[in-house]
Amino acid sequence: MQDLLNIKAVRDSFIESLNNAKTLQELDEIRVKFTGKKGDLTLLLRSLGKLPPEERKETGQELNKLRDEIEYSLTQAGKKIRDFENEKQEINERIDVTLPERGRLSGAFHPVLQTMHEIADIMQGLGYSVATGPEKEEDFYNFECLNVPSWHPARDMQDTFYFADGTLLRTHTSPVQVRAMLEYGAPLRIICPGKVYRRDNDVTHSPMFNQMEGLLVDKNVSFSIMKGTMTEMLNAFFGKSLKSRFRASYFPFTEPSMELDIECVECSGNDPHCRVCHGTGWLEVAGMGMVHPNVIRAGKIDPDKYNGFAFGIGLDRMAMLKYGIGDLRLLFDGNISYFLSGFDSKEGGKKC
Ligand code: 2NL
Repeated sequence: MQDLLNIKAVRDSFIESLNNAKTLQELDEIRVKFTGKKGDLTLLLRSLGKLPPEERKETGQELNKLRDEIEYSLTQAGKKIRDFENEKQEINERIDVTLPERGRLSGAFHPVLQTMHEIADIMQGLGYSVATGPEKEEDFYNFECLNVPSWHPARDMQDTFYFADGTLLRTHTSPVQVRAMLEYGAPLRIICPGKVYRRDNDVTHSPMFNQMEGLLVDKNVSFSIMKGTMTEMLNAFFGKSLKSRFRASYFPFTEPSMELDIECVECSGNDPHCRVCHGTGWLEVAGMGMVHPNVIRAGKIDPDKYNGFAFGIGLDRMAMLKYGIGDLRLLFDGNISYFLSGFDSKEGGKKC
């Protein structure tokens, strides 16, 4: 009888411990406390032999029942705790696919490179190929072949970066066009985008800037082909039909030479205080002309059979006009926040 009471006490104690257990570790401690080597149940089982033989059978059966119950309960409780832990983890790690994205910074082309691509695309549509060449040039390709006279100020140390060996940083991309004439001959349709260098550094001039020149050489190239090509290119670039005017000009490498003005893309001539055209209503955007026979000849093409036209435009200025960038220096410093956040409305900026 005494032993059966003990069994009940052990069982009650087990049930209470089990009800309080919250972790797998606590369950393990309970398992040791009751069924370990010196566990409460183990001790009771060991003491079976000391009972009078007539009590052993019944007590033994009771103890076995309790052992089965303890093992079963512990297994069940373990399962419950593991299920609960798994569910907790699942809830913690659950991903809400309906949440809006956090947003991310995306890369973008520099506005000048973007502009270069846009104009190149337009010109490729008109059958022109892109040609490139060295930025460190020889006097021969940069000046001599281009009919630039020895007295011309561009040849001065004041205006051109020279190396000690007499080579120079190209002052325009024209030398690429000379090289192309020498390599491919006529007919030829090319554009030459790239960096050019001049000894200039103020608010509206950088010692390095980006230019795109174009050259068409063929038979019977007319002045109107040049005018049509230039207006087509600029209308496509700015995305609208702009008023334009050609003014007589002078370049050593073309004859006759012209400069092209377009209507102000900011105010169309309606704002006497416009920060872009300064109230003139016009913007100078390109220089061009019929290629001088001396330059055709320097390209080893017969000027009696072929003629052509050439143009030059400043890509930095084009980018500023199209994207509303008010200060040239913004194109050359490393601070990209101006371009990431959109342009300052005070400066009349537009997003690239
Ligand atoms: C300007 C003026 C110009 C050219 C560039 C050229 C090239 C060859 C032959 C003849 Cl190979 N001409 N280039 C012609 C006229 C003007 O650029 O104001 N650029 C920003």
